Amino acid sequence: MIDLYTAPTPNGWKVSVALEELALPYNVYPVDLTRGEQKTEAYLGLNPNARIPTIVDRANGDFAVFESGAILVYLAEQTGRLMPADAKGRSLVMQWLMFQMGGIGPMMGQANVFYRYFPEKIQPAIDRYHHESRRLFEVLDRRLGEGEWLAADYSIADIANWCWVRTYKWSGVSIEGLPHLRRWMDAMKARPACRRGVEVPFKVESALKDEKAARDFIELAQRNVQR
Ligand SMILES: N[C@@H](CCC(=O)N[C@@H](CS)C(=O)NCC(=O)O)C(=O)O
Repeated sequence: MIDLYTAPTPNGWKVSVALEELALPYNVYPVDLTRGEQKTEAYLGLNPNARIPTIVDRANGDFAVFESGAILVYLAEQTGRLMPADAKGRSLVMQWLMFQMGGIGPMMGQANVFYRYFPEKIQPAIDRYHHESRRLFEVLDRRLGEGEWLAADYSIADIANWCWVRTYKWSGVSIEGLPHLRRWMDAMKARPACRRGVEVPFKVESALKDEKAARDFIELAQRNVQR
């Protein structure tokens, strides 16, 4: 049994989607980021970075894993699924997983900060993160023009990238003119496990459709970016 500490954000969804795909039983512990629950001493004992997600593997001596990419690799290795074991196949998955961890996630995250949350509108910073996110989307599009999935088969790399890319409207990054990316996003959304995973720890309306949720979220994010 896995304990999952999470919140309704892209990094959290990566893990709940993977757990759903693997059909592993798990307990969900929602972490209320608005109340700073990620900064309590108890939580820091599991995740020294004070962020979600975190898992604790009860079946493996209560082993705690933080960093969403490391959690995905751990789950794939424990189950022997969503990542091949041979060196080249594994490397291909790791390449596209690291592409998300070091590129898509940080760039879209910073686009959100400067486009949505920062009190001052600093246009060069907004442009920088919008352009870089769009460039990374084009890299994904080209790759997905060569095959159905990012690596040889459906893998944790697809899960990691999709959980971020699906929030492109909130980041203000266009997917216009990227047909392969669109096809892949539709294929991901058609997977029942993906649809269930993005409703963990609870279903949230897109902040773009729910003004109050958007205001609350922006207020929290503004407090965070100022610290
Ligand atoms: N590199 C980390 C990033 C985790 C992260 O930034 N999580 C955000 C939610 S998506 C968070 O916990 N934010 C709370 C805060 O900033 O205090 C990972 O991939 O696990």
